[in-house]
Amino acid sequence: MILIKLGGSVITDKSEYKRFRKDVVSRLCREIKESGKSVMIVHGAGSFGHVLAKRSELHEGHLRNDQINALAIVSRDVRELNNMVVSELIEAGIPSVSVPTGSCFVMDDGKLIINDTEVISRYVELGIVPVMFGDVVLDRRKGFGICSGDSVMMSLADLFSPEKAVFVSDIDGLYDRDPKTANDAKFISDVNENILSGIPTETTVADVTGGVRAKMRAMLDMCSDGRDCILVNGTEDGRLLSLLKGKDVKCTRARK
Ligand code: IP8
Repeated sequence: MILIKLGGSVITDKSEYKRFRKDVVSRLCREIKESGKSVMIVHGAGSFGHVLAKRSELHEGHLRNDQINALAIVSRDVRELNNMVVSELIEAGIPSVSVPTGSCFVMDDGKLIINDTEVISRYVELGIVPVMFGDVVLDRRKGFGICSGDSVMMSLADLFSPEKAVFVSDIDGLYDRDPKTANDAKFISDVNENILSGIPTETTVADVTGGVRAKMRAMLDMCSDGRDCILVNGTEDGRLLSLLKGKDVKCTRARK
């Protein structure tokens, strides 16, 4: 089984509140179908989650009562996004079902707790792909918090031991600087702890869950038992399909 995260930057236009990239998602779902691989899917929140979550500091836990309405709105918005992703998967011929992270699981001080995997496992046994996502999740200590799709990926990787974990983003992989602002940014096809520690932290991302660096951190944690963890550009036609088929494509691999 291959665990795939469709990143918020590829499935939404992050510059505009709730702008879904239907064409891109539709193509990615067809690529997944054509690969013939068995998959589990997670997706990010993009502009359906981060803008309002950041404004209301939902990632800091329950601080004020005016956060409660924001919690409800962000939860609604990411479910709206999830429904659209599930619809595109079904259209592509992949029977899928929504498993909302915040409705099925809780966190403990920011860590997602999935004690009971029965629902997910039973869907998989039936040949149905469970689709989880970055969400507002109740937290035993902080009241609530934001659980990123990357944390969901880490929990699912621990529980289901996928052969590969693939993070689909809107960039080719990791650069030593932000390629959107630095023309001479150097591409890094293999990342390890040393290389990552030399890369500057982004300060400009409107992202409550940390951007590319946090993703690389999660990838390095997930590849500890020899699993392949890969970041690939989903805005390029056919690149995800080639990767899933085991071809050599431009991407960044995390290595211990
Ligand atoms: O886009 C964030 O998930 P991510 C979830 O995977 C929310 O980091 C609600 C902002």
